[in-house]
Parts: sequence; structure tokens; C-alpha cells
Amino acid sequence: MAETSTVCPYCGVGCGLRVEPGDGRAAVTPDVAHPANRGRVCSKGAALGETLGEADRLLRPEIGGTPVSWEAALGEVAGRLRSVIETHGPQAVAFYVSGQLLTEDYYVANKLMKGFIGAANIDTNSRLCMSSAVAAYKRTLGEDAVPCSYEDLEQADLLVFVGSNAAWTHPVLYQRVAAEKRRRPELRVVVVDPRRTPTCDIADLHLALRPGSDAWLFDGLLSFLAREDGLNRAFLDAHTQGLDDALAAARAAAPSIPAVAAACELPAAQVAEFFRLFLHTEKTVTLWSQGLNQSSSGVDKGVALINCHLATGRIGRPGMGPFSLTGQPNAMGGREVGGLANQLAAHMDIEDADARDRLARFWGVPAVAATPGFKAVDLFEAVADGRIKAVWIMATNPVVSLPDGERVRAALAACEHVIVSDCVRGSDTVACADVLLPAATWGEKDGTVTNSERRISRMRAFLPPPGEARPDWWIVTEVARRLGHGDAFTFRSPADIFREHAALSGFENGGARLFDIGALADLDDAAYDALAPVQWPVTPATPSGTTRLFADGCFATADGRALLLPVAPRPPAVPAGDEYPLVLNTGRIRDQWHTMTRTARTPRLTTHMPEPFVQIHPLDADLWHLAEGGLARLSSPHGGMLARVKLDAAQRPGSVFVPMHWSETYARDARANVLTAAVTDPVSGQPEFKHAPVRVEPFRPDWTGFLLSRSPLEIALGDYRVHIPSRGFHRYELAGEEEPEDWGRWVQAHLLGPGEWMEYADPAAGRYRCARLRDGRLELVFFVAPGNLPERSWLGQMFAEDYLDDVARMSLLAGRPSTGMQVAGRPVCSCFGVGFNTLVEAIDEQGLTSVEAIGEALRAGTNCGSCIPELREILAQAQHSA
Ligand SMILES: Nc1nc2c(c(=O)[nH]1)N[C@H]1C(S)=C(S)[C@@H](COP(=O)(O)OP(=O)(O)OC[C@H]3O[C@@H](n4cnc5c(=O)[nH]c(N)nc54)[C@H](O)[C@@H]3O)O[C@H]1N2
Ligand SMILES: Nc1nc2c(c(=O)[nH]1)N[C@H]1C(S)=C(S)[C@@H](COP(=O)(O)OP(=O)(O)OC[C@H]3O[C@@H](n4cnc5c(=O)[nH]c(N)nc54)[C@H](O)[C@@H]3O)O[C@H]1N2
Ligand code: SF4
Ligand SMILES: [Mo]
Repeated sequence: MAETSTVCPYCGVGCGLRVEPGDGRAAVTPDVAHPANRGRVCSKGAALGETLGEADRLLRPEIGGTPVSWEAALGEVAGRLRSVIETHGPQAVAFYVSGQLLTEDYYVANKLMKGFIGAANIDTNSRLCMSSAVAAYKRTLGEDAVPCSYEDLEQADLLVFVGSNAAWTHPVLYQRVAAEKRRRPELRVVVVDPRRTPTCDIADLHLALRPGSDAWLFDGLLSFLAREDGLNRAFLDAHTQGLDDALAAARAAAPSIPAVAAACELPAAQVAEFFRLFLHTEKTVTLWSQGLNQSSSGVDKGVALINCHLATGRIGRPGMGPFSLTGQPNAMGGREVGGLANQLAAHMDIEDADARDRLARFWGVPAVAATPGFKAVDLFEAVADGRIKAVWIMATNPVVSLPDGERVRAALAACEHVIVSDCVRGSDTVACADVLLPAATWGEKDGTVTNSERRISRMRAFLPPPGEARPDWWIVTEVARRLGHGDAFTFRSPADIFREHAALSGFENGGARLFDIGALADLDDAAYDALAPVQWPVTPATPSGTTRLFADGCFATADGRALLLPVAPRPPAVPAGDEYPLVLNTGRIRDQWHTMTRTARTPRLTTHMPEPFVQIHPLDADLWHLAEGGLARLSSPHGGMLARVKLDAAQRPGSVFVPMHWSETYARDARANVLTAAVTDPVSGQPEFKHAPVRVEPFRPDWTGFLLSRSPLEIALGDYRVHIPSRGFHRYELAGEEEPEDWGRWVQAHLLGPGEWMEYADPAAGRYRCARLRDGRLELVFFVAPGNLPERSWLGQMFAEDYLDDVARMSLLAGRPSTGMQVAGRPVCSCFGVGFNTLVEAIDEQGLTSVEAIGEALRAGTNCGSCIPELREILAQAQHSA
């Protein structure tokens, strides 16, 4: 089979990949020719080949749980939408879409809603992700336009990561920075994050500020720059306005370094060090992500940061700029086609009558939607109270990812017409669907995506979709035809759609809108297929794309001047208090992607951090009686969840961190968003995911256990229950308050299967163990105890054996590895499967003292490099304990 070049479906870095399909899996290697990654890849991208296959895929359309033909399903969707529109008007239907759709999918969904249904109720999960950055750019620069390129990170002398854990979330970009730092140690790196994250591994300075206090920091920086004669007066005079008001607000909020230090709860010396670095380093890029965006004042925080770049003229030139890192692979593409409820396609504004008229003429309709639709959180409120009667969800899992998740689920339960297009059979949102549409996904879809640096890349298919799955653009187009809009939806391929999208971007543009890829409007199918990665704008004047925007100091505002805006910092909307004394911070871990529907399909990615956890400072753990490895119940006014306790001095006292990833599909009671409130930024509508007051208490189960089984099981046991797909077996971690009267009988009733059973029970001590073998091969092993359970990794290794001899069987029930058995321990390097124990032993026995030496001895860290911060941590611990 020939190799296909495509892009990764995960983060906004947008890495190019080469794929060679094989039987049921595919060999995935990084594309050395792709400018985003130049031959690098991270742990998630490297494991993509193992996430393919039909298992757990949604293969057929369904209505009310019954499989139907596409003809019936499409007719049903169109019929439901039409009847709601006829009875209640166009405002009563909504689409909730995703930055994981391809630009072509997105374009037709937006066109159908805003142009033909005639309402603007299409919003996207990018609302949860980028909308604060979008608004900050639009307010200051005049358009949602990221000025920088990745190469600016290598050309800078100072990089400031604000609310970004890029080492785990944009790993290949981070690797590019780390490589540059090795080459040029004088490159300064500052991380602004309440937690010490793996991103701090290469940082010269880490500001562990008070959660939510960033606006004081950047207001403080602006007023400091003014005091220290650090303003670029020439640039300000020629290309901006608004300095005086912005500066007055900054001075009022953060007049001095001590004032900033107090507001941010930082040592004044650290604040001063950061401010001086910024003052003296012309080539500065400030990168930001969800630590700023996901806030009830996320837009203001972005503005305060951009103000500092405008005030110093550090924008539009090599090695400089305010750089919002986009999260999803096509967050940018969605912004380009108008996937947000308050924007039109091709960066045109819904409030602008000329733009509406232009778009209507282009689409051949009398008018397009004239008022903004509901933003994501409000959209589900409107579903809950019945203003929206039909909702079509595509490529997103809102029951897990929206704040106050139980309300979202209740809203969907109460809604009569819930249509879900997804590629998996099981997700918390799929479970709420009335009509299910099987979507094709990565590997099966063709189209384009735009990464964080405005680079458009082709995603190419290399597999046929399984069953009856179809690409999203096809599904939307077919529904549009059935709604009577066939003439405007004649598309027969993604290339047809792309040409229209490109033509619209250039339509009556004349330089008025930066987003212009008009020069690509005439690509024929072959040229579209072969399209090389290119950064927009792509115009007749810039046919090979544009590296940097605003190089001429001319901004996208009416008068061409950028706007500095006053920012009056606000604390998070709901402060911690007596009843809920800790601040919940949520986010990502290295090897999981969002709600895990793809990353949990490969054991290579589930083993790094197998269980939902709560990261807490040891001092807080003491205060709240929590022990390392124990369980905790977190509660907020909205709900509760259970998680494994992880003591970590990297956590800021007073706040705890919980990953956003676990859903009911993989854990009984571990959804972070059951705790969060539907509080949003008043301008962007982005939820405050990084700040929810909670209480954390020990959960002391009567029994704990685990079950390892060769085949997946449906088990209804335990209050704490986590399913961890593992290599060659499924692992279930369990704990509960109510204990079955007799474990042996429980096993007989629930786990029976053919083969040879071995059992050990000590009811007085609350201990029970059993195992099932078939033809000498281990099929299942189940352990229960009041506390201490044996390590799981060596037991798991036994599933790889073809035959367990007597010694092995003895060790099984004894709960101890037989002597001589190598126990690798918790995996650290997922590429080469190198475990914690192996690392610690090798460091000790071979006297390894550097990451490079570990790489030579064990290969760990030498492929994707995502584990390097952790290797360094393990080295430091080993040296410390030595
Ligand atoms: N492995 C992995 N990578 C991903 C994803 C994934 O699911 N898994 N998802 C992708 C997507 S869609 C996105 S949006 C990006 C997100 O990428 P990031 O924004 O880098 O990731 P998060 O972990 O959500 O949050 C970043 C950091 O914000 C910090 N933070 C919390 N509160 C504050 C605060 O008040 N101030 C500051 N300065 N920082 C704060 C958190 O401690 C956290 O370390 O990741 C992308 N990449
Ligand atoms: N507490 C908390 N919550 C958060 C965040 C946080 O930091 N903290 N971050 C927020 C952010 S930034 C984001 S981006 C969201 C992400 O949250 P979601 O978008 O809800 O999460 P995903 O798991 O990526 O959901 C994608 C769904 O699309 C399906 N899918 C994959 N490919 C395709 C396809 O080609 N077509 C179709 N139709 N379906 C497909 C997948 O199976 C999956 O069900 O979460 C947000 N929620
Ligand atoms: S950094 Fe990793 S997850 Fe992001 S695009 Fe590249 S390979 Fe994919
Ligand atoms: Mo995101």
C-alpha cells in the first residue's frame, strides 16, 4: 500500500503525518516535509495507528435505537427539522458543532443554518476553547487573526507561556522550543501557571500566581513599561490608539510591583524579574491558552496581554507577537467559516448589514441570519427550557465537556429531537440521541484543517469508512437537499466545497478582510488533492501564503489602527468560601484527548495516567485528611465525583487539579464537569473551567478491588469504577461502600465463564481473590481487600503468557510476583513501553545521570520526547533519595 500524507486529528499544532495502512492498524510516522512539525511527533500522534478499527464504532444510522437505512435516517432528520421550523420558527432549531470537523464539513453546516434555515443558532465547542482569544483579537487588532508563525518561537529571545501546559497539550511545538533552548541556552522561557507543570521543565522562571489573577499581572506589566520608558512611542503614534485609557486603567489596577505581587500572591522579586525580562527583550512571543481563555474575564485577560505587545510594537515582526495557541485541529477552520453563533462565514460580522447583504448575494438567498444565535452554554439553556426544540450535535460530547454537565444531560433528555453525528457507539452524548448518524472519522475523511499558525493542511483518507459511516459534509448536504435547498448544495466532494469557501473569502474583499484564500478558489480536484500546507492569506499578491500578519503596522480596524483597551481586572465569578474552600482547576493530561473516545482505544495511551485523579498539595491533603493513592470525593453546589488522590508539591496550595477527560463511558463517577458552574465571560461566552469552588473529602470505601479480564465486561459493582483498556486485557479499578455478603457467590452470579477456577477467600479479613484459566491461559483475575492491593502491572503481564505453570499460578493467588519476574511498573515512556520501576532500577544500577543517558540505555524519551519532563523528574527524585 502506498503511503498517504495527512495531518494529525488531535491538537492545533497540526503535525503532518505519513501513514502506511496495514491490516486493522497503520504505521504512522511524522512527516519531515511538513512545516509544522518537521519530522517530530508526540505520544498521541505516534499511537494513532493503534486507534483504528471497527471496534466500538457506530456503523449504521439509528432512529430510537433501531438501525435504519440512510434514506430513512436522512428523511427523518429533515422531517423533524422541517416540522419544528414550520411550527415554531427557525430559531427553534440549533446545531452544536466542533473544532474537530473539517473546514468543508463546517462550511456546509454553517451555510445551511445561517443561509437557508435562516437562524444563527449554530455554535461550536470552540466556544469552550478559543472564543475569548477570538474576541480579544477582534477588539484589539480588528479581526480574529493570529499574527505569528511557529518559526517566531525559534526566532524569539523570550517566550512567555501563560496558562498553557504546552509540554502536554502542544507537545511538538514545545519540543521545537526545547530544542531551540538547547541550541541557544540564552533563550529565556517564562511560565505563568498556578501549578508547576511539565512545561516548567525548560523554564527559567515560573510564576505560580493566584488562580485568576493574570489581568493584574499584565496591567502591572503595562504600567511598569510606561514607568521604565519601555513604550514604543513611534509605533504607538503611527499605528495604534487608546494607549492613554489603557494605561490609566492599568495604573489604577496595578500601580507598582508590590501591588502586582500582592494581587497575584507572588514574590515581588519574581514579578520584577519577569517585568525586566520583558522590558529588555525586544523579541518576545507571549503564548496563551486555556489558563486565560477559560475564565469569566477571559477576553479582558487576552486584551491585557495584547496591550503589552502593542505598547512595545512587538507584533508583525520576526520573533515577536501575542500568540493564542488553538486547541483543536480545526479550531481555526471553524472560525474561518463562521462556526460561532455571532459570526458570519469568511470573517464577516453578523452585525454588519453590508456583510449580510454580500453573503446573501453570494449564496443566492434573500437574506441571511441577522441576529447572533445562542452561544454554547446559552444554547443548552434554551434546549433545557424548550426554546430550542431540535438540536443536531456533530463531533462533540457536550454531556462531558460543557460545564454543569448534569444540566446538559437533563436538557437533552427533555428535548424531543436530539440528533447526534458521531463515530463511536458509546459516549455519554450518543446515549442521549434520538437519531444517531454514523460519521466517518480520521483516516476515512478528506478535507482541510487550519492549525494555530493559520496553516491550511490537507487531511487525506487512507481507509474506507467502516459499515455505513459517511463524512459529515455528505450528511449535512443530504439533509439540506431534503429540506429543499438542493440548488445551493450541489457539492459532490470536499473539493467542491473548498472552492466555494475559498471563493467566498475573496468575494468583494479587496483587502477588507484578512481572511482571504481567494487564490485557491480555482484549484481543480487534482490540485486540491495535492495542496501543500499553506498559511492564509493566500491571494494573487501572496500566492504562497503569509508568514506574519500586520508587518506593515496596518491593522484590520476601520482606520487601520490597533486598539489598546482599558482592562479593569476582575476576580473569578464565584470565590472559594467556607463550604467549598478549595479552587478546582481542570485541564489535560499528556496521553488523553478530551473525552477519550479515540485515545482510550490504545493501551499505549491509557497506561500513563490510568485513573481519574485529584492533584493536591501535601499541606492541603493533611488539612483535609487525604492520603496518597487513596480516594477522594469532590463536591460542589452542582454535583460530586470520585478520584484517586495524587499528592504533589507542584500544585498550588488552596487549589486542586482534576483532568477533564473521564466520562461515564470509562468511569462511573468521575466527570469533572459535574462540578463546574455554567458561568461564562460576558463577551465571549466562554465558561470558567479553571475556577470552581469545591470541597474534597476522603472517600473511605469498605472494600477495594480490581478485576483484570481478557475480554471487556459489563460490571455494575462499586461506587468507584474505572475501566482501563490495557494491553491484552481490560482493567477495572473498583471500590465501594456496600460489600456483597459473599464474594464467592457474587463471582458465581456475575463472572462465570468456562475453564478452570482458582479461589482464595478470607472473609474475616475481608480478602477475596479468584482467577479463571482456560487451557492454561489466564482469562480473568479478581482481587478484593479492605486496603492494600498488589501492583497490577505484573499481573497484567501474565495475560501475555500462553501457559501459566504451577509457580505462576501460585504467585497469582499469593498476590506476589514470583522471584525473577521483571516488573516494569507504571509506564512512563509510552513509545517504548518503559516503566517506572525499570527506570529507577537502571538509574540506580547503571548510574544514569541524564535524560540522554537514559535514552541510550533504555531508549525511553528518544522517539516522541513527550516523557522527557517526567524522566528529568524521576532522575531528580532518584538523585534526591540517593
Ligand atoms: N494531551 C492533550 N493535548 C491537548 C488536548 C487534550 O485533550 N489532550 N486538547 C487540545 C485542546 S482542544 C486545547 S483547548 C488545548 C488546551 O491546552 P492548555 O491550555 O495548555 O491546557 P489545559 O490543561 O486546559 O490548561 C493549561 C493550564 O492552565 C493553567 N491555569 C489554570 N488556571 C490558571 C490561571 O488562573 N492563570 C494561568 N496563567 N494559568 C491557569 C492550568 O493549571 C493548566 O496547566 O490542548 C490541546 N491539546
Ligand atoms: N472542565 C473542563 N471542561 C472542558 C475543558 C477544560 O479544560 N475543562 N476544555 C474545553 C475544551 S477547550 C474543549 S475543545 C472541549 C472538548 O470537548 P468535546 O469536543 O466534547 O470532546 P471530544 O472528546 O473531542 O468529542 C469529540 C466527539 O466527536 C467524535 N468524532 C471524532 N471524529 C469525528 C468526526 O469526524 N465526525 C463526527 N461527527 N464525530 C467525530 C468523537 O467520537 C467524540 O465523541 O472540552 C471543553 N471542556
Ligand atoms: S503535537 Fe501531537 S497531538 Fe498535536 S498535532 Fe502534533 S502529533 Fe498530533
Ligand atoms: Mo479546546
